[in-house]
Amino acid sequence: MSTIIRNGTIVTADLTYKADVLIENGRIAAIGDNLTGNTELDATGCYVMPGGIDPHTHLEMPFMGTYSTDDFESGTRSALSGGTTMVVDFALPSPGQGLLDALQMWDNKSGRAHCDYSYHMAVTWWGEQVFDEMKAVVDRGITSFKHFMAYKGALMVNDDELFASFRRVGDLGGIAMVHAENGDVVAELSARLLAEGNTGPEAHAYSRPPQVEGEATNRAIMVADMAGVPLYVVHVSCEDSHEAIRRARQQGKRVWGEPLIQHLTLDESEYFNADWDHAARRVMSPPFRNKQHQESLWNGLQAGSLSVVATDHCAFTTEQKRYGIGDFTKIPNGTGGLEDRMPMLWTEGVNTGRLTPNEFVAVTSTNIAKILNLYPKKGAVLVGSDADLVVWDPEAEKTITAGSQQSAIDYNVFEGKKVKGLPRYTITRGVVAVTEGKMDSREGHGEFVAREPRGTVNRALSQWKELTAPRPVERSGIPATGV
Ligand code: DUC
Ligand code: ZN
Ligand code: ZN
Ligand code: ZN
Repeated sequence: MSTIIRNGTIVTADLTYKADVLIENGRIAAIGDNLTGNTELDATGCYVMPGGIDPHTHLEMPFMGTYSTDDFESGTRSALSGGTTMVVDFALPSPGQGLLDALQMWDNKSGRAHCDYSYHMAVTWWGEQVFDEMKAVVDRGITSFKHFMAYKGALMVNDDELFASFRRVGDLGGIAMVHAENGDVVAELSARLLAEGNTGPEAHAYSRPPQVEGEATNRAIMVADMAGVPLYVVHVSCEDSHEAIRRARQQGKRVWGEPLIQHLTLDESEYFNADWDHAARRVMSPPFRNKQHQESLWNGLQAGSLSVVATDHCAFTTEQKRYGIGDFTKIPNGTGGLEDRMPMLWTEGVNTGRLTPNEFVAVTSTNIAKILNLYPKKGAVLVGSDADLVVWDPEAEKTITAGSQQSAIDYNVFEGKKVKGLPRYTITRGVVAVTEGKMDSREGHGEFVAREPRGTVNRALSQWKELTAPRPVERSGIPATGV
């Protein structure tokens, strides 16, 4: 069984050229002219690109007293519908729960996936068991470890735990990830706002100003530097954290920043002059920011100081959001976006001239494939790569609406947005899952993708380590020993 993608223009992170693509056994078997196969897909007028990779999803995650509503079934179906062919979800142990135990829970859920997936492991508490199991987790092909610097009293780890875990991740050759917000300050501001009678969803934004993110991002970067571990900062929403990442990268540190499509295209006005439901549906952490912060994120994608556009897809129904009526701290944090990330980024990024099509591929697929050591199995159009592809029609248009989405929730934060640029076909390991919006994907088709450790250290630290290698100290009058 073979498939030809005919008459398209291949667009990768660094090349644009006309060629046909032959798919056999779920992989790209040949790229060129005059290829033949059993079935043909017409890509006339379209770009043939690596399928999107969304490295930040929370599917069926126990969180804030409930579970996020999109699971591996509806979540990965949403992904494919929008041109994303792989997701990386966070396996999340509750504090005190073993990592392998949490992994088992995630394995029990992910069997329903329509597209390939991997996991990051969250470190939500610290102890000997966590230290020990981290090695087993890496041996299972999970090499990225996420830490929450917020959600005090729940998922948050303190600096001593952060440092210990970062060192362990570094020693195992993995990468550390952070949700960077100062959880102590957020808790303090939230309590004050509530005490002053600010109970509505807009108070969520006031409780998490850009400074809490900038401070935590900078702290995480410094701790990662001292621990010698590469660092990936999720959901960078503002100039304050972008600035810290920019500086770190300029200093030669291995630090990456990930803005979300939501923060790039929606702003804080969504919380103000809006009814309760509208605002609460958009409560996520970090919250939406003002236009200047948004501009900073776009600039970062253009300049390369920010590397990846993700979604943090964590979808709750209106009914779930209403758990927080009377107390904004009880509104489940999270928004959807899996289905809309690629069309929204194309519309707001490529159609506006802010990003080239090649840059679009880089930030939706190839960069994260390299960071997570998935490349060139994923994130590439190369002979031997998985045939995870999207045939992208830059002229196709639609208006986003909850009524026709794959997601299981009852609204869409992008409701009413007109997008231009949509998948004509989405192909997951050689199987056509979407044809012009029509779903033909299969539950359970998705496979777990194991990853090898990158084994890279944070370069600035490797220099620092040499400078501070244990050596006898000569103090005045006291001869050093052991020289
Ligand atoms: N932020 C959210 O909005 N939801 C899930 C977790 C997170 O960090
Ligand atoms: Zn987060
Ligand atoms: Zn600001
Ligand atoms: Zn998240």
